[in-house]
Amino acid sequence: MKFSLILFLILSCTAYAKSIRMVQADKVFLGDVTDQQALEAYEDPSIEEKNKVEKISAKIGDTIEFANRDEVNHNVSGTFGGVKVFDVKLQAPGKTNDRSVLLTKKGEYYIQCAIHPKMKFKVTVD
Ligand SMILES: [Cu+2]
Repeated sequence: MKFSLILFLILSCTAYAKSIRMVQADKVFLGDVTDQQALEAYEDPSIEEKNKVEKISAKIGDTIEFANRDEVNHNVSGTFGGVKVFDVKLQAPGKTNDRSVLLTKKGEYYIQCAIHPKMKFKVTVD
């Protein structure tokens, strides 16, 4: 009985946790755009305008994955309460980070590229 309850809780958490895909293109963070849209963002500013992300909401247990569809390297890291909590390390064009970043705390994460300080967004986790 206890076991089924635990199993149920694990399965429900897994079912509700979402994976958030952030695409780096033209030195901004775009929401869940396709690789084709990321390519077109260079010549079509409306794609960037429509999909540019500066803040998002998430839940504890959600993960974020960073895809570099830009023409230059990026290095995304995140802080929580002023403390660095993850660093994706240098990501070459065409690369997606190997490990998704798990959001484990309730509050605000600030995510930024070390190379391009204007590339940043906030994640509010509740
Ligand atoms: Cu960058």
